[in-house]
Amino acid sequence: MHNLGHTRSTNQRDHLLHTPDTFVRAPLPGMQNANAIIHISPAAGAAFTQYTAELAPGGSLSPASTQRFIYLLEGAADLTTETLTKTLTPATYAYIPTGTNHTIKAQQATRIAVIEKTYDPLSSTTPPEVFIGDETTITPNPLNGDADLQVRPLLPDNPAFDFAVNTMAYNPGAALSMVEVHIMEHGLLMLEGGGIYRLGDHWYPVTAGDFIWMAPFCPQWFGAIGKQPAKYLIYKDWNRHPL
Ligand code: UGY
Ligand code: MN
Repeated sequence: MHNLGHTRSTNQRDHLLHTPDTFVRAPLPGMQNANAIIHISPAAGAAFTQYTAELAPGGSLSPASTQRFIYLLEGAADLTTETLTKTLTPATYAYIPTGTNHTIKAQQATRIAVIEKTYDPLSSTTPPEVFIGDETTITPNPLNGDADLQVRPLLPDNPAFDFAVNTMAYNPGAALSMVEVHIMEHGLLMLEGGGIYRLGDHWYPVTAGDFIWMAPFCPQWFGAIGKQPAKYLIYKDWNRHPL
Protein backbone atom coordinates (compact mmCIF):
# COMPACT_ATOMS: atom_id res chain seq x y z
CA MET A 1 0.00 0.00 0.00
CA HIS A 2 1.59 3.28 -1.00
CA ASN A 3 1.49 6.24 1.32
CA LEU A 4 0.22 8.87 -1.12
CA GLY A 5 3.43 10.85 -0.79
CA HIS A 6 3.07 11.47 2.94
CA THR A 7 5.80 10.98 5.53
CA ARG A 8 6.90 12.46 8.87
CA SER A 9 10.50 12.46 7.59
CA THR A 10 11.92 15.92 6.97
CA ASN A 11 15.34 17.35 6.17
CA GLN A 12 15.84 20.90 7.48
CA ARG A 13 18.99 23.00 7.68
CA ASP A 14 19.51 22.38 11.40
CA HIS A 15 17.67 19.09 11.96
CA LEU A 16 16.53 15.92 10.25
CA LEU A 17 13.80 13.45 11.16
CA HIS A 18 14.22 10.04 9.51
CA THR A 19 11.23 7.71 9.91
CA PRO A 20 11.23 3.99 9.00
CA ASP A 21 8.86 4.40 6.01
CA THR A 22 11.63 6.33 4.23
CA PHE A 23 14.60 4.07 5.07
CA VAL A 24 16.69 2.97 2.09
CA ARG A 25 18.97 -0.04 2.54
CA ALA A 26 22.29 -0.70 0.82
CA PRO A 27 25.49 -2.52 1.82
CA LEU A 28 28.56 -0.46 2.63
CA PRO A 29 31.82 -1.65 1.01
CA GLY A 30 33.03 -4.74 2.87
CA MET A 31 29.72 -5.64 4.49
CA GLN A 32 28.74 -9.31 4.07
CA ASN A 33 25.08 -10.35 4.12
CA ALA A 34 24.20 -7.01 5.65
CA ASN A 35 22.71 -3.64 4.78
CA ALA A 36 23.12 -0.16 6.18
CA ILE A 37 20.43 2.46 6.63
CA ILE A 38 22.45 5.68 6.72
CA HIS A 39 20.58 8.10 8.97
CA ILE A 40 23.04 11.00 8.88
CA SER A 41 26.47 11.74 7.46
CA PRO A 42 28.65 14.71 6.50
CA ALA A 43 26.66 14.86 3.23
CA ALA A 44 23.77 16.31 5.27
CA GLY A 45 25.93 18.60 7.43
CA ALA A 46 26.94 16.38 10.36
CA ALA A 47 30.47 15.86 11.66
CA PHE A 48 29.78 12.14 12.20
CA THR A 49 27.97 9.26 10.52
CA GLN A 50 25.25 7.16 12.10
CA TYR A 51 23.58 4.14 10.54
CA THR A 52 21.59 1.09 11.47
CA ALA A 53 23.23 -2.11 10.26
CA GLU A 54 20.88 -5.01 9.55
CA LEU A 55 22.75 -8.32 9.40
CA ALA A 56 21.50 -11.72 8.28
CA PRO A 57 22.79 -14.75 10.27
CA GLY A 58 26.55 -14.93 9.54
CA GLY A 59 26.57 -11.38 8.16
CA SER A 60 29.30 -8.94 9.12
CA LEU A 61 30.08 -5.25 9.25
CA SER A 62 32.71 -3.61 7.06
CA PRO A 63 36.08 -2.56 8.51
CA ALA A 64 36.04 0.95 10.00
CA SER A 65 38.29 3.78 8.82
CA THR A 66 37.57 5.79 11.99
CA GLN A 67 36.68 5.17 15.61
CA ARG A 68 33.39 3.31 15.92
CA PHE A 69 30.66 2.89 18.55
CA ILE A 70 28.16 0.05 18.26
CA TYR A 71 25.02 -0.62 20.32
CA LEU A 72 23.13 -3.88 19.82
CA LEU A 73 19.45 -3.28 19.12
CA GLU A 74 18.37 -6.84 18.34
CA GLY A 75 19.93 -10.29 17.88
CA ALA A 76 23.47 -11.34 18.81
CA ALA A 77 26.86 -10.63 17.24
CA ASP A 78 30.46 -11.55 18.01
CA LEU A 79 32.97 -8.71 18.27
CA THR A 80 36.49 -10.02 17.73
CA THR A 81 39.67 -7.96 18.09
CA GLU A 82 43.28 -9.18 18.24
CA THR A 83 42.92 -9.62 22.01
CA LEU A 84 39.28 -10.50 22.74
CA THR A 85 36.04 -12.03 21.51
CA LYS A 86 32.79 -10.87 23.06
CA THR A 87 29.21 -11.75 22.16
CA LEU A 88 27.10 -8.62 22.12
CA THR A 89 23.38 -8.92 22.85
CA PRO A 90 20.69 -6.20 23.11
CA ALA A 91 21.69 -3.21 25.26
CA THR A 92 25.37 -4.16 25.21
CA TYR A 93 27.75 -1.96 23.26
CA ALA A 94 31.37 -1.37 22.31
CA TYR A 95 33.73 1.52 21.59
CA ILE A 96 36.43 0.62 19.06
CA PRO A 97 39.28 3.12 18.53
CA THR A 98 40.64 4.10 15.13
CA GLY A 99 42.95 1.50 13.62
CA THR A 100 41.70 -1.46 15.69
CA ASN A 101 41.55 -4.61 13.57
CA HIS A 102 38.18 -6.15 14.37
CA THR A 103 35.24 -8.08 13.00
CA ILE A 104 31.58 -7.95 13.99
CA LYS A 105 29.72 -11.07 12.87
CA ALA A 106 26.05 -11.84 13.48
CA GLN A 107 25.04 -15.16 15.08
CA GLN A 108 21.44 -14.59 13.99
CA ALA A 109 19.37 -11.79 12.41
CA THR A 110 20.82 -8.72 14.14
CA ARG A 111 20.36 -4.95 14.13
CA ILE A 112 23.14 -2.66 15.34
CA ALA A 113 23.24 1.13 15.82
CA VAL A 114 26.62 2.27 14.47
CA ILE A 115 28.27 5.67 15.02
CA GLU A 116 31.54 6.57 13.27
CA LYS A 117 33.53 9.77 13.62
CA THR A 118 37.05 10.92 12.80
CA TYR A 119 38.90 11.07 16.12
CA ASP A 120 39.91 14.52 17.37
CA PRO A 121 43.09 13.92 19.42
CA LEU A 122 43.85 15.87 22.58
CA SER A 123 47.53 16.61 23.33
CA SER A 124 47.04 16.00 27.06
CA THR A 125 45.64 12.45 26.74
CA THR A 126 46.25 9.24 24.86
CA PRO A 127 43.34 7.96 22.75
CA PRO A 128 40.85 5.64 24.47
CA GLU A 129 41.16 1.87 24.25
CA VAL A 130 38.51 -0.69 23.29
CA PHE A 131 35.63 -0.47 25.76
CA ILE A 132 32.73 -2.90 26.10
CA GLY A 133 29.71 -2.18 28.26
CA ASP A 134 26.24 -3.29 29.27
CA GLU A 135 23.66 -0.54 29.60
CA THR A 136 21.63 -2.52 32.13
CA THR A 137 24.50 -2.36 34.68
CA ILE A 138 24.89 1.44 34.53
CA THR A 139 23.56 3.49 37.42
CA PRO A 140 21.31 6.20 35.98
CA ASN A 141 21.49 9.88 36.94
CA PRO A 142 18.25 11.87 37.20
CA LEU A 143 18.52 14.87 34.82
CA ASN A 144 18.45 18.07 36.88
CA GLY A 145 17.13 16.05 39.81
CA ASP A 146 14.05 14.82 37.90
CA ALA A 147 13.49 11.21 38.97
CA ASP A 148 11.21 10.74 35.93
CA LEU A 149 14.07 11.38 33.49
CA GLN A 150 17.05 9.08 33.89
CA VAL A 151 20.31 9.42 31.95
CA ARG A 152 22.75 6.53 31.55
CA PRO A 153 26.21 7.51 30.28
CA LEU A 154 27.51 4.60 28.20
CA LEU A 155 31.15 5.72 27.90
CA PRO A 156 33.58 6.43 30.75
CA ASP A 157 33.95 10.00 31.98
CA ASN A 158 37.36 10.50 30.35
CA PRO A 159 38.44 13.51 28.24
CA ALA A 160 40.17 11.17 25.81
CA PHE A 161 36.71 10.44 24.35
CA ASP A 162 35.69 13.12 21.85
CA PHE A 163 32.04 12.07 21.96
CA ALA A 164 29.50 10.78 24.44
CA VAL A 165 26.63 8.33 23.99
CA ASN A 166 23.87 8.17 26.58
CA THR A 167 20.45 6.64 26.94
CA MET A 168 17.68 8.84 28.27
CA ALA A 169 14.59 7.20 29.78
CA TYR A 170 11.43 9.26 30.37
CA ASN A 171 8.50 8.15 32.48
CA PRO A 172 5.12 8.92 30.88
CA GLY A 173 4.59 12.69 31.05
CA ALA A 174 8.25 13.53 31.75
CA ALA A 175 9.91 16.24 29.66
CA LEU A 176 13.16 18.16 29.31
CA SER A 177 12.96 21.02 31.80
CA MET A 178 14.15 23.57 29.23
CA VAL A 179 14.52 24.12 25.51
CA GLU A 180 18.21 23.34 25.02
CA VAL A 181 20.39 25.31 22.60
CA HIS A 182 23.99 24.09 22.61
CA ILE A 183 27.04 23.67 20.45
CA MET A 184 26.99 19.88 20.51
CA GLU A 185 25.20 18.10 17.69
CA HIS A 186 23.11 15.02 18.33
CA GLY A 187 22.27 11.76 16.64
CA LEU A 188 19.21 10.26 18.35
CA LEU A 189 17.55 6.89 17.89
CA MET A 190 14.15 6.40 19.54
CA LEU A 191 14.30 3.01 21.25
CA GLU A 192 10.97 2.86 23.07
CA GLY A 193 7.74 4.81 23.36
CA GLY A 194 7.37 8.24 21.84
CA GLY A 195 6.32 11.81 22.37
CA ILE A 196 6.72 15.25 20.85
CA TYR A 197 10.14 16.54 19.78
CA ARG A 198 10.62 20.25 19.30
CA LEU A 199 13.38 20.90 16.75
CA GLY A 200 13.97 24.52 15.78
CA ASP A 201 10.50 26.00 15.33
CA HIS A 202 8.82 22.67 14.53
CA TRP A 203 7.08 20.15 16.81
CA TYR A 204 7.12 16.55 15.61
CA PRO A 205 5.33 13.45 16.90
CA VAL A 206 8.03 10.78 17.20
CA THR A 207 7.99 7.09 18.02
CA ALA A 208 10.27 4.07 18.47
CA GLY A 209 12.33 3.43 15.34
CA ASP A 210 12.66 7.12 14.36
CA PHE A 211 16.04 8.80 14.01
CA ILE A 212 16.73 12.51 14.61
CA TRP A 213 19.78 14.61 13.82
CA MET A 214 20.17 17.96 15.59
CA ALA A 215 22.81 20.36 14.27
CA PRO A 216 24.86 22.52 16.65
CA PHE A 217 22.60 25.14 18.28
CA CYS A 218 19.36 23.55 17.07
CA PRO A 219 16.71 24.45 19.70
CA GLN A 220 15.47 21.16 21.14
CA TRP A 221 12.92 19.90 23.63
CA PHE A 222 11.18 16.56 24.22
CA GLY A 223 8.06 15.61 26.11
CA ALA A 224 7.10 11.96 26.59
CA ILE A 225 3.39 12.61 26.22
CA GLY A 226 2.31 9.01 25.66
CA LYS A 227 1.13 6.53 28.29
CA GLN A 228 4.28 4.43 27.81
CA PRO A 229 7.80 5.29 28.99
CA ALA A 230 9.99 6.71 26.23
CA LYS A 231 13.68 6.01 25.75
CA TYR A 232 16.32 7.11 23.28
CA LEU A 233 20.00 6.55 22.49
CA ILE A 234 21.72 9.91 22.00
CA TYR A 235 25.16 10.82 20.61
CA LYS A 236 26.89 14.15 21.15
CA ASP A 237 30.34 15.52 20.41
CA TRP A 238 32.00 16.12 23.76
CA ASN A 239 35.17 17.13 25.63
CA ARG A 240 36.61 19.40 22.92
CA HIS A 241 37.10 23.16 22.55
CA PRO A 242 34.94 24.62 19.76
CA LEU A 243 37.99 26.06 17.94
O1 UGY B 1 22.63 15.65 26.46
C1 UGY B 1 21.83 16.42 25.94
O2 UGY B 1 22.18 17.48 25.40
C2 UGY B 1 20.35 16.04 25.95
N1 UGY B 1 19.74 16.51 27.18
N2 UGY B 1 19.65 16.55 24.79
C3 UGY B 1 18.45 16.06 24.39
O3 UGY B 1 17.90 15.17 25.02
N3 UGY B 1 17.93 16.58 23.26
MN1 MN C 1 20.82 18.23 23.86
